[in-house]
Amino acid sequence: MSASAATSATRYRACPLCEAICGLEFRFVGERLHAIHGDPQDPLSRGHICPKGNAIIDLENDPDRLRTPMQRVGNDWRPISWEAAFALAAEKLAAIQASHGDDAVGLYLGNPNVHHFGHIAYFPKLARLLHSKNIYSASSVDQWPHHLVSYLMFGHQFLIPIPDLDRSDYLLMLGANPLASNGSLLTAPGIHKRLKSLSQRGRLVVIDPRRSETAASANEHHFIRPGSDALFLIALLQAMQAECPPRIDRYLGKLAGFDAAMQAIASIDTTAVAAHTGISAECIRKIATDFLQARHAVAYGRMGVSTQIFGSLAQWLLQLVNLYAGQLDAEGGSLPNEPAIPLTGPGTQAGSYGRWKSRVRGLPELSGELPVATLIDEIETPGAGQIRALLTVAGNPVLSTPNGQRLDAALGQLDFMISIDVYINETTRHADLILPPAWFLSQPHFDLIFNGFAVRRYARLSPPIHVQAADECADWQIANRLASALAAATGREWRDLPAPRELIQAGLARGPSGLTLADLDAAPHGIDLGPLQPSLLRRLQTASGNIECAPPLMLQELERARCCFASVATEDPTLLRLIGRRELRNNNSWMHNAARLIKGKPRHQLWMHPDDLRARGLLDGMRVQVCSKVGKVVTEVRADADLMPGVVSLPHGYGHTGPGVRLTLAGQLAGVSINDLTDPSLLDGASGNAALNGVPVSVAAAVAD
Ligand SMILES: Nc1nc2c(c(=O)[nH]1)N[C@H]1C(S)=C(S)[C@@H](COP(=O)(O)OP(=O)(O)OC[C@H]3O[C@@H](n4cnc5c(=O)[nH]c(N)nc54)[C@H](O)[C@@H]3O)O[C@H]1N2
Ligand SMILES: Nc1nc2c(c(=O)[nH]1)N[C@H]1C(S)=C(S)[C@@H](COP(=O)(O)OP(=O)(O)OC[C@H]3O[C@@H](n4cnc5c(=O)[nH]c(N)nc54)[C@H](O)[C@@H]3O)O[C@H]1N2
Ligand code: SF4
Ligand SMILES: [Mo]
Repeated sequence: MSASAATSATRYRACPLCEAICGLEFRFVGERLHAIHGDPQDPLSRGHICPKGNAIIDLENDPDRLRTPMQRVGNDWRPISWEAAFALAAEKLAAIQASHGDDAVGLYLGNPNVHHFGHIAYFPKLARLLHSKNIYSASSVDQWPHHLVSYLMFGHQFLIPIPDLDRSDYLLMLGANPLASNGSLLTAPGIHKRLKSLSQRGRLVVIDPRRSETAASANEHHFIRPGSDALFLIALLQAMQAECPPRIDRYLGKLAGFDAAMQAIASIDTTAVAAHTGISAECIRKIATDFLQARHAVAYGRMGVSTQIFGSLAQWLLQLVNLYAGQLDAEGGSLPNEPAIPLTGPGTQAGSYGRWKSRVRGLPELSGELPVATLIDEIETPGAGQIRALLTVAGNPVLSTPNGQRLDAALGQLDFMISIDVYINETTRHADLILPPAWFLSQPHFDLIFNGFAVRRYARLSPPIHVQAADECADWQIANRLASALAAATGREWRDLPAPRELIQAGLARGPSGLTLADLDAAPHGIDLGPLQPSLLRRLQTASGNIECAPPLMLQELERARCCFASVATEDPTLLRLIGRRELRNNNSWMHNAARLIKGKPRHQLWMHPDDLRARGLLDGMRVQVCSKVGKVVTEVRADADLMPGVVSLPHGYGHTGPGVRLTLAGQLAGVSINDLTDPSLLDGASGNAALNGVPVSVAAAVAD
């Protein structure tokens, strides 16, 4: 049939590529996906789309994307039937657990898990079936401090307050660059427009070691030295204390430990704040005054703040800033969403901390997982409990976790590895079996996670817009079939989870919205359920029923900060601090195979302030070697006056060059992995989240090998 004779159709679905969950309009000619646009009728995203949304066409047509299960044979791959693949997987995993104990099988869940209903609603149950302590995920190179602080203060890891962006008139933003990332733990599609309108009616203040795209568009930007946000926030709270009494009337009867927290914070010596942070005490006082004067103000910190050695401390201090100003759980301030399928309340996992420790480094468990920064140790170190087999699900830890090069070598030592993934990349190239789920457009989707972090209450059910082929296996079917094969091989009990629509129906019935599946089916563009409403106080799940303002773990971290920030250490002047960056046209480590995203000027370089280049006798465009305690990379340097002097930046998710990687376009892209430099020993002290930002490095002209 010619294209002109083919019927055209428009189908609607949410984008699963980032937290903005934009509604998209998919135009088909016959069964061929022809064009993708933003869905103007989606009440939350209102027609927004970014270049990644368009790149779904490239992914759909990508010849490198796997369509059938693959088994490794030496250095080559051959297709294997689903039946045989599940049997082999179960036999190997069961045998390894029988000989070496349950912990000998490890699991790593990567970022796309949270973006697909067929992953997030199914694989956690498979994880529990493994009976292993070696469960890891991308959360511990990302947002663990948020979960820990919400668990300690509010009693639930998902009771996370969100900036009420559309109604705030003062936003203090630390360590986030939503103009590139589209927002994180803040689902606000088209966030550039929302921020623009906020900065016109009020004030957007960005604290970042780089004049990022977001910082450049803000009313105010202050450079901060990487890793010093906690001290900045302590000084900010002290300035608030000096300015006015706390505005805590709305929380009375629901606050525990508030005075203790404030006294502890007041007792920290912040005279060296300017030397540590690069921000003067006077400037901090001005921010405190402006914040307290604004009618609706909110402080928010993301990736840049979570991934540092005082990440949890900083997230706790941010909650206290909002609380002190009376903006926690207040309209226009910081308040949790209450999604149609609940993330909190009865039947959900409130969280846990320290129930066990990692075998080699003694790092505490958080909500059933261990910090992924110690995955390497658990694979490399012999002894009872050593990981001998690994299952990765939608993750690429070789590029996304600290000391990727060493992990790469460790994966090569495993007895057995399975990857549930759609590419043969830097991580999955080590697998013995790769199981690719059916293309996501053939599956229904309801966003379990990001409705819970959205700036409005919203619900949307995305129907499949392609037909799943008979020989394909959906993500949720893979979870069920792998689990039932493993259960049979180990003699454990397993009951398959029902298909997605049934689970969604049951989830809605537990929620507060009153919506049914029929309501969602009848609203293909999504349903707006109104603005955020104060709900935190009635939803607290702490044992006391109060907001726990002074968790002992946070007071301990405060003591650690007191010592660390007491004096200004004399640092080696040749060292620079390495930070990461994102850009609109990439998605962590895995979308560089999309032609329309990688075109244009190169974006992989090490960015460095011109003064720092001069001090080292380097020139813009030169090849340089960057060395950290754990590794060395060679790349090009680019002069960039938008960086704070003393700070250098590399994007993450580059370096697609390992032998056997099957990424035709990505493999041709220049660039190295920042995580060949990041150090697994640098962690957030409380949670164990990797401290990916602020890594000390030296930079010099590359010497020919
Ligand atoms: N230095 C530094 N490191 C970082 C960061 C940083 O800012 N700086 N950011 C961190 C953050 S925030 C995160 S979330 C992590 C991400 O870390 P990971 O989750 O480990 O990495 P991703 O790059 O998201 O890899 C996604 C994987 O899922 C596969 N995939 C894509 N779609 C699907 C699907 O539908 N189903 C399945 N089964 N597989 C799929 C891809 O092929 C790829 O292998 O990286 C972290 N690492
Ligand atoms: N286009 C695109 N969008 C994405 C992704 C992507 O890879 N590409 N990834 C998605 C994922 S998984 C996530 S988690 C989100 C993350 O989204 P964001 O949290 O917005 O993360 P980044 O864009 O990395 O911005 C982090 C900012 O922190 C700054 N920073 C670094 N160190 C410090 C520090 O010590 N203190 C302070 N105050 N700032 C610091 C950096 O300069 C940077 O501007 O983005 C999501 N969206
Ligand atoms: S901002 Fe882009 S990647 Fe994110 S959901 Fe929207 S279209 Fe998809
Ligand atoms: Mo992330």
